[in-house]
Amino acid sequence: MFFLKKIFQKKLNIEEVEDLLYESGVEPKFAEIIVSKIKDKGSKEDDLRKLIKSELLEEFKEKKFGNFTPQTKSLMVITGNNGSGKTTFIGKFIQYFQQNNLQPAVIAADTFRAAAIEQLDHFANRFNVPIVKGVDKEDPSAVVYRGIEKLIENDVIIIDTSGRQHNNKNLMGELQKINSIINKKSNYFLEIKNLLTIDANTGLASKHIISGFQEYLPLDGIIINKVDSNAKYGALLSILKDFNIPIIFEGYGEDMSDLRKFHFEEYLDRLL
Ligand SMILES: Nc1nc2c(ncn2[C@@H]2O[C@H](COP(=O)(O)OP(=O)(O)OP(=O)(O)O)[C@@H](O)[C@H]2O)c(=O)[nH]1
Ligand SMILES: [Mg+2]
Repeated sequence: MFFLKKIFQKKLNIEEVEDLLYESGVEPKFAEIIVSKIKDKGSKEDDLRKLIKSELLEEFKEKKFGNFTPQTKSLMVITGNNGSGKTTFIGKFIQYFQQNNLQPAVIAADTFRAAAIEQLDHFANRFNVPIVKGVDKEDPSAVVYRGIEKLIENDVIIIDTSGRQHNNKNLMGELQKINSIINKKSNYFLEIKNLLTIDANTGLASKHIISGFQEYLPLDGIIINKVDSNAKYGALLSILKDFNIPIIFEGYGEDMSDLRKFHFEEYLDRLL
């Protein structure tokens, strides 16, 4: 259960709720705006949850929330910080495509750690999907090139990349190189998506990660992982507000079934 939810059950006053919004990861200036709007309306504390929800629905009503539609001839590149849940998400994503009657294949382009290739290999075996693997320390863009050539007959190709920090110029340059290889092959695909995984525990710092990655490659979607284990769920509001990149999935556990599409109102119901 999320932090805010627990507290709402105790029926606090508006000032206490404002503090809790901060603690749940809601950006201070944003929490202030919401709370002052509610104060202006002179509401009673019993209705607080409902009022905050309706203020947020109003605040975000112009926002277009991206919906992910699985389709054949697509390529998905999964990027993100170290340990943000890329490879686990790929396991879940394989299963998601299979459930939508599409045949996915994977490219293990994380050649930085041998264990990473094994981890993806494990998912490929478990779901019985083709895999092209890099060898230890191989140039990841060479693996991507080879992988696309080999796997092109599959409906969807999913690429796993090494974890990297957005301020590491060398590693970010490597990602750009992968991206340019993909662009050269773009006529094979109907859809190419660069997806960024974020660990929900990162809270508001995730904004720096998103802008950092965006400097190097166009981002088409965000996946928030580990929402089961964090008290900073409120930070997603700022991600939605400050970027025009849809949050498309949430990972909420280590099991392969722990993936759901992001839905704004359901998100608010979980947060509040
Ligand atoms: N609780 C929880 N744990 C998760 C979730 N997603 C991933 N994990 C765990 O987080 C850890 C890192 O996940 P990985 O999928 O290996 O992350 P990664 O981004 O591929 O890591 P690197 O390749 O090392 O950068 C593992 O222990 C996962 O089991 C999630 O949604 N909830
Ligand atoms: Mg990984």
